[in-house]
Amino acid sequence: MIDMQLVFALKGIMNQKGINQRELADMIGKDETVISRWFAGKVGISRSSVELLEKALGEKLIKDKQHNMKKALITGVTGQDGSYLSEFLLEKGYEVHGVIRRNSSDHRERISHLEGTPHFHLHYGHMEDSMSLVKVVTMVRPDEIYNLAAQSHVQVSFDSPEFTADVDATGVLRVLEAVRAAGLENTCRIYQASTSELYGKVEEVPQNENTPFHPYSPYAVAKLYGYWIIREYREAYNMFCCSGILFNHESERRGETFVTRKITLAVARIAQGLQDCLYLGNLGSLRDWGYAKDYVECMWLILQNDKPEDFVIATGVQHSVREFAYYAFKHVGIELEFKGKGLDEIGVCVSDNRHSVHKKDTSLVGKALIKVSPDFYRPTDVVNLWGDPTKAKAKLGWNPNKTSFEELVKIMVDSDMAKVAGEGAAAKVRTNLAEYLEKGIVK
Ligand code: NAP
Ligand code: F7E
Repeated sequence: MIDMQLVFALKGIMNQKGINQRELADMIGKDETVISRWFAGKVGISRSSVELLEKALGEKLIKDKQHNMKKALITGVTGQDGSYLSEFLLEKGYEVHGVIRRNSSDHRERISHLEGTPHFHLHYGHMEDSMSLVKVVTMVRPDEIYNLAAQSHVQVSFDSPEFTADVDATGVLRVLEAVRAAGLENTCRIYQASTSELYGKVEEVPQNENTPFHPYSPYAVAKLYGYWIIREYREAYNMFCCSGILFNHESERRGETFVTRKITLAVARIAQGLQDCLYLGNLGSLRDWGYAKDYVECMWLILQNDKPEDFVIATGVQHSVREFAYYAFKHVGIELEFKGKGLDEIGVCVSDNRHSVHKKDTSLVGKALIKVSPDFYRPTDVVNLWGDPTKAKAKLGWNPNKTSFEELVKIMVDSDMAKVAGEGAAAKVRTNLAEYLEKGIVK
């Protein structure tokens, strides 16, 4: 019998102690290929080998506690939500398994601080590849799956609609089928990352669980399939699967091309004299923005509910893109006034009280710091999202207003101010180093 628990425990200890496969082989006097075969799940680890390993490593491979640990599998673990959810579940005492994509270059910065910590394990898998999902679900045998992986950018879904459908629609079906193939349909609970984009060309405000859907992008249409296939499997096979209909949630880990992060990064760069102007699309678009760190708790609460149900997760507070930009600039001491309409609208600086460290010789007063570009307009845009979290509050006891809009803006701007300043300092060190090398000052 191949016990992957043992393999995960062994890998965790090796990571912790910084021991590689070859070194481990030397420590226990075995060939490295034996260890490779354990790791690939091709052969089990015998009782005598376990004893040998425990003696060499000075650690118990399976601790009593581990037998009772709940196992969660997260697709999209490298994303904004995946990283916060991993932290949250580890804190709750879960064994967390994340699915990552194989890429030619790694971009795992959101979870790099978790790699190598006990009870956190990564596996390769792709939403387009059912075999990879069957393999990982069968091997991990999770108690809970959080299906967060998606092509999550609405504008990109107009450029890559087929890929978006494959990952965001059929991908959900593949996860459900993987659970059935592993024989876990009666034990494994599944959370599906659904979205307020389902309301699209909205038919009522605010939106709740009973509001009709009207998807308005290839992304939303794909996510609507995900929503319905989850409901179908719940009814057809009695599976515990639920959708969280999440409204926009942001953070300092948000991807840089989503509007909030694009704004906070630009604010930091403009405040530090590294950028002149920020180009945006529809400034009048309205969103219900929450803090991602608060929202992952709700994903977990949905799966701890007595019965499988879908929930709207939102703050119940709405702001425009223009307002987000206004508050972000204000936080660094730059006051904006918006003038004009449509493509001619500009955000002009009317007072410049930046911290002196960032203040350059020239004041920004009178400069247009925001301009509109048609490049960021969408063929069809969702312009009035406003969620009603009453059900989540009442049934899950979730607090939708833990972090206010103003606090969210502040968290994101402060983080980007530090990031940009840090990059500036690092760039200066690199420039100096290049100069020193050229002059032969350092060898
Ligand atoms: P995100 O930062 O864009 O992360 C998406 C994740 O999915 C990344 O880990 C990405 O991996 C992975 N992924 C993409 N395509 C994949 C594929 N073909 N196979 C395997 N993994 C793949 O998104 P997020 O903001 O954390 O959102 C998480 C989920 O919630 C998504 O499903 C999104 O659609 C949904 N959602 C988000 C919001 C929001 O406001 N954030 C609101 C409602 C719903 P790489 O790192 O390799 O790219
Ligand atoms: O756009 C407008 C844009 O790209 C918000 C995803 O997480 O939330 C996200 O989708 C609004 C739109 O997010 C720019 O037209 C103006 O009306 O930040 P966004 P999104 O499209 O709401 C939902 C809930 C998800 O499920 C998605 O996965 O802002 N906007 N100017 C702009 N948007 C962008 N990106 N860039 C601009 O320059």
